[in-house]
Amino acid sequence: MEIVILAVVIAVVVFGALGGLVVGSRRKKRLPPQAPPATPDITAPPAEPHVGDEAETPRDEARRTIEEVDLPLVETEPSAPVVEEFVRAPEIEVPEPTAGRLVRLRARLSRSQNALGKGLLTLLSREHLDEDTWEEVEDTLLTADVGVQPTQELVERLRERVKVLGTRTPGELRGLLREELLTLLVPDFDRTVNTESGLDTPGIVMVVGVNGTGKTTTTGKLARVLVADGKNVVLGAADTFRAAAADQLQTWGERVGARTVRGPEGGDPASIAFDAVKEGIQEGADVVLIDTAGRLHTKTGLMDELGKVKRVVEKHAPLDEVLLVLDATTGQNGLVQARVFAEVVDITGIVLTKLDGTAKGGIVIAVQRELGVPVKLVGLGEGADDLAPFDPEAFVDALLGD
Ligand SMILES: Nc1nc2c(ncn2[C@@H]2O[C@H](COP(=O)(O)OP(=O)(O)O)[C@@H](O)[C@H]2O)c(=O)[nH]1
Ligand SMILES: [Mg+2]
Repeated sequence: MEIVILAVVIAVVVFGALGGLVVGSRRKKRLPPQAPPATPDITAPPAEPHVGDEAETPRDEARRTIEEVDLPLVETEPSAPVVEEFVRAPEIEVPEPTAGRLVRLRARLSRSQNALGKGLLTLLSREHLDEDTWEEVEDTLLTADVGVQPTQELVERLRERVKVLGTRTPGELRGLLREELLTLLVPDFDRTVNTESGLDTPGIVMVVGVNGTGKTTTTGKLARVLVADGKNVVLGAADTFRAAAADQLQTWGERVGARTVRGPEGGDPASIAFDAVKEGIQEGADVVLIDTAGRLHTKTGLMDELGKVKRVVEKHAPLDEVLLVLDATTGQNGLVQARVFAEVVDITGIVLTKLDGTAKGGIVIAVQRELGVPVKLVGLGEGADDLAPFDPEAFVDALLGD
């Protein structure tokens, strides 16, 4: 009897439960189809530009004018003159503000540089820091073009400091590495680009470096920065070796309304530089930027040419800044070039271009060490505003990631 009652109870419970399930599932089925979430998935990483994106859409791609666009055929009024006026108006671009540029471009920097920081952090977090590991640390630094002397110094400092660390948490290691890398970058260098003369003449900046390093591009980008800061800029196209060089500079200038002083192809670079400064003075310009040729055929040839440009310009006023442009992707070769140029002219600042395309950011450390001159600007792409003031802290943070 008890068994029967128990069976009945069990049956009721089981059926009830099943019924509930069925009802539950029916209820579920009857629910209206789920609407898509109202807000997009915010955990998705933001879309970022990739290295080389700019390369796909050339900066100098011909702009389509209104005339080239198929206009809808309107048979009635001849409104053509109005359109023409539009086309003729020069299109002056408004450059991006310079503040915070390195932070904005940081993603681009860390994409190429992360390997160094991450590699070092991984090595230092190993349980046993034996000789082999330290050698790997050294190799990582050398591969990133930090240079032999700075690498040895850094490894020595790290060995000492890691020894006295009790725990070696990732946070501690990161902090330690950050401090030591920062020391190597000489954070207290004055990195101001001197564009003010202090006299009543314009500030004079000369840009030098081997062909293809990015001199003209940098001059153009710098002109934009200065124009954005409200300065009146005159450009001097003292690379007379190729006519295209002056055209290239002039195009950059036209984009922001800066005039380019140029001469005939094969003309005397010094006399163009002289004229550019003379016209800058006459116009009451704030800054004159002089782009030069970088043929490194012979050192004496280079010395003659750059030396003469400098001497001739200084008949007007002293140069306020001589920027050496180096291509970060050329590594040790860049250092050799740096040495040659430093013998020819007094370099006051270094511009390291194409940092977006190399994992060898250690060259910043090496080249400053080599010349005893600060890296003042870095190029992080071919885009018009991809030039940033060099900021050691932001740079190290990009190396080490967050
Ligand atoms: N990815 C990248 N390309 C750059 C950068 N700076 C310059 N370039 C490119 O390097 C090439 C040579 O530049 P150019 O200014 O003509 O060099 P110059 O011969 O020294 O005047 C051009 O294609 C530039 O667009 C940079 O920071 N990043
Ligand atoms: Mg050039």
